[in-house]
Amino acid sequence: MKTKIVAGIALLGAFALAATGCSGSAGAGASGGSGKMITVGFAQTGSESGWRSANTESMKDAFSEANGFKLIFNAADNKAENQIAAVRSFINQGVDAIVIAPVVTTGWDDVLKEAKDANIPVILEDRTLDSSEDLWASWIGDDFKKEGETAGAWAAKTLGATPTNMVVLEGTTGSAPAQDRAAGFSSAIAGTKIKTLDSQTGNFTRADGKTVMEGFLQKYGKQINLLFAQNDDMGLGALDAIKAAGLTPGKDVQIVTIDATHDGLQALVDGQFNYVVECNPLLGKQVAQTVKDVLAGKTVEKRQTATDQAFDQNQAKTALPDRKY
Ligand code: GZL
Repeated sequence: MKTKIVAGIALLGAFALAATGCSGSAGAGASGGSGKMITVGFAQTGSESGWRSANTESMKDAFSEANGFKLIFNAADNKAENQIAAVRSFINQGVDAIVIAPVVTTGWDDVLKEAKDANIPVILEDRTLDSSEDLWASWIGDDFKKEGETAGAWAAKTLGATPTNMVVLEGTTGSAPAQDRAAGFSSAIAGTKIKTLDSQTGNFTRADGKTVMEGFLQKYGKQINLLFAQNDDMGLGALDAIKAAGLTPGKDVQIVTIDATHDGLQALVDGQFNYVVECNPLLGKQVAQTVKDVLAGKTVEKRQTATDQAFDQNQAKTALPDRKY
């Protein structure tokens, strides 16, 4: 199944993700210039959030047969061991390339070395990992630290001058977005009067976001002034808990989240969220183009970062009708 594709015609064009999607083209028809289908194993995290659904759809759209790909898709139920097993399976099947959205940053060295030994290029999409750069060809995704800084800058500007008690719903423990968003947010609120009462993972899911917020409310009650949810889904889950405690989200408890999914922006328009930072999931086209370029022997950028924006309520009202996810 391994397809050796001689370098094709040079493909020109910079990579810039527009605010609402990716630019660049996966190139229809023949795959990488050889006409043979490219077999790609894609190890996705799972289906934990609205963002993930949009990312998976974007990837499946781009890695279509019409675009010259045979896609072998695996969703790992957010378990690193499942994802590593999937990558090992792709290697054993002799795929042409492997794409990974790593659930967590650690534990990847061995299987990536096996892929390298099998001469199968690995492209990372969405999340990053800690292994040596020579074990992966390119990463396409969003700047999580900047997302955290943007969310923190809003909190600092809006609430930083008065004593403010904050709770944090963290993403998946050990994941790059959870680590980097936390780092960015805390750097942005340094020196303000925002105090973190508690911080706990909600695993990027609505269900766990609700459960953890219920615990925060039982423990701190009306002391809580601010919730930083590291993705929309945990924030949406927390809304039920906040209302059940007799508090008004967006007023008694102000809420800042990251992703900017349709439901997240709707909550912002409805006044239940106060600020939402985008993390663009529409990465498929650029990932597919990068796979073709790598297999064609072209030099590709090691890091290809998407462009993200941020929304207050008025900006969300304007943007919502045209959103693609
Ligand atoms: C971020 C992505 C995160 C989203 C969550 O790029 O990895 O995982 O913020 C998703 O919604 O579950």
